[in-house]
Amino acid sequence: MSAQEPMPTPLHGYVGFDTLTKQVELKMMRRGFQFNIMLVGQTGLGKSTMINTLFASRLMESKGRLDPAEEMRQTTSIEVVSHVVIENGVKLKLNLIDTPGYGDLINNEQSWEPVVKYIKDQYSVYLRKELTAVRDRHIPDTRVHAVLFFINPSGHSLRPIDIQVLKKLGDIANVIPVIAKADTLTLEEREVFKERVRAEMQNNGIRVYPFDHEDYDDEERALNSQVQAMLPFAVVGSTKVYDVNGVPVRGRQTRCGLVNIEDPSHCEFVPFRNFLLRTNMHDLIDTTTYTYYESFRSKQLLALKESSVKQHQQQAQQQHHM
Ligand SMILES: Nc1nc2c(ncn2[C@@H]2O[C@H](COP(=O)(O)OP(=O)(O)OP(=O)(O)O)[C@@H](O)[C@H]2O)c(=O)[nH]1
Ligand SMILES: [Mg+2]
Repeated sequence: MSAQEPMPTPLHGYVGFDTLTKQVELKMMRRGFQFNIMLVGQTGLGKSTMINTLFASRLMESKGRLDPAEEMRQTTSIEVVSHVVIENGVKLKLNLIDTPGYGDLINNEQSWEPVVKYIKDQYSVYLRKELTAVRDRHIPDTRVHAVLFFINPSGHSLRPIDIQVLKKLGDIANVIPVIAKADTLTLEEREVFKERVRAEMQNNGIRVYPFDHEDYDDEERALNSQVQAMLPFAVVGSTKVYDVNGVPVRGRQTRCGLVNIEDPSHCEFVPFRNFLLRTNMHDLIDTTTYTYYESFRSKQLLALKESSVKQHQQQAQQQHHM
């Protein structure tokens, strides 16, 4: 059979199926979208602050020190907070998954394991729901759609533990690396650091989002390589508003003056936000479903099949010996 599409048949009057896109839109608006973001990185790198900055609201408690003498209050276990945010009638249900800062404890060898386990557990929960005989029409989605990986702005290179964790995470979820607190580096230092991190990620075979799918066309590939060349985004977070000549500016006061986080010449917060929320959110969800979950699902189902074949063989052998 040829896969060629038939020629369009002319219509002699208005039929009305051009409303399909509107119908889908209305349905999606009513149902809302689920987007699950996980934050990974050393403690105190501004993870909670970045979420609040991204969504222009107070969604997470920043545990930064109030008094410099006070010890850093760390996020110690995986915590999930859920929020619903609405913009122009579009409802976004957010799960923000905060993970303990790893790599800053003395014994941190396996401190990232719960993070990997959390991601896999969500796939497994989804699969179980999908496989029940009477399944829900709409399975609640707790799968992690984006892992924001915060890199310490050391200006040197990634730590071996970062490389190890990035590798593990990149195999099971969409990882978006960002250089945290980029205001602590000069623009030149930032460029050198970014270049080095990119090289290290490449040399260690770390897969970060976005990556090309086989079915991507030239335009999609070009867009991807534009973003890939920018990674990791050098970001600055702040929920403080300063008055600059009567204009409110979200920024951070540094030794060299005010960093306006929404000025692309100061930092890459805006391209990062646009990428995450305005251009690629849907693709992040799709990639989680069709690449990562799919691979988990097929591995699990194949393993299940193999074990049931083995069981049958064993039973047959036992009967044979009886
Ligand atoms: N210079 C600078 N400081 C920042 C930035 N973002 C956050 N901070 C400050 O860093 C401190 C820690 O911020 P948090 O957002 O609580 O960091 P966290 O990564 O969530 O910390 P844990 O939850 O403990 O792992 C606070 O004092 C913030 O004000 C930034 O972009 N630049
Ligand atoms: Mg935090």
